[in-house]
Amino acid sequence: MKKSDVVKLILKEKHYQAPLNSVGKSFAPTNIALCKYWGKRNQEINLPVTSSLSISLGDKGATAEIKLNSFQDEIKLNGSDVALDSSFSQRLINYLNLFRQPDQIFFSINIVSNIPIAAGLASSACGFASIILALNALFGWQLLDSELSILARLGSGSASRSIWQGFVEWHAGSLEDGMDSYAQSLSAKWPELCIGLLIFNNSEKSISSREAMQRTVATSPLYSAWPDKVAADMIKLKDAISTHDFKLLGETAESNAMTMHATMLSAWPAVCYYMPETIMAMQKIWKLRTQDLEIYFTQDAGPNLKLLFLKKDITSVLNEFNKLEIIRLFDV
Ligand code: 2P0
Repeated sequence: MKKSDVVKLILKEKHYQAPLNSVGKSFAPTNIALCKYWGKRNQEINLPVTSSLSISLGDKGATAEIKLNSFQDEIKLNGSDVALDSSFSQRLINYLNLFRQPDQIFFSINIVSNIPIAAGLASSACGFASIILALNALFGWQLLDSELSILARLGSGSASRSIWQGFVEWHAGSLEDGMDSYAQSLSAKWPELCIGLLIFNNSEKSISSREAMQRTVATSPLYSAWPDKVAADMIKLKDAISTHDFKLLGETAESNAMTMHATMLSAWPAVCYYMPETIMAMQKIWKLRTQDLEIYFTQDAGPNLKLLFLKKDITSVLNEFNKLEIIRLFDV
């Protein structure tokens, strides 16, 4: 199954529809997984081995603005032209190729992001989600949320979850064409819940999460334990979210991230995203918990940590981590 086959299954005759509007513009939030997506059962169309569960970061994300262009594609990032032969543009062009019409239309696209690209903050997630939402607006396709999620997934797996705010579950699905592998909002609110970004390094990572994931599945002897760990954690997280059990949420998210990194450390060559600052912050968090400050962390494919805590503890948490960027997750 190719990406273009999935697009055909979803767009059908809409594929040949002229744009309804002169411009399509849309925002998508980035998301942080509390139960991680780590490993694919299909590399081509980004089908995951397991389900995953995330929380979207409110107004942190990307806005894509897309128009048709006359002679060639034009790609801008935060208003500046990006060379078409760069790896950033090539990945975008490959994605846009899926949606071109037989008469070979070109796109002009500007992506404005307010998060650091490639800092382990899932920039590809909000990038591809904002692009598919903007294309949907430009062409007037009126696709279902599940269809938008599937099409976003073709750009980047975690983009399937960035179609919504709040808590989001991405169902692994079992079909070969992935038509049952899409994300859905859990429609639960938790106004007291806070996330803080503890950024140690904003630069491009040495190994992409895509490659790290592939290497882990192929070589880690611990990877076989991962699907069972995810199945147990998904149940605990949904329970924690529905009962607002913060201890259960924090412990489960932290343990899930540590287990994911254990599978990477046991890959060969090992994948290690830790920086000394990462470990020092973890140890500080563990110590603070013994002093009754309820604070947990999660970590993605990068050295930065995302802290989980409750609104009542904002002042204490900021006293300990004064560079923390606090994200408001829910409108209250
Ligand atoms: C996640 N990550 O669930 C996990 C945890 C990183 C660590 O999803 O190859 O950029 O584009 O499907 O979505 C990052 O992987 O990978 C990711 P592709 P993606 O957030």
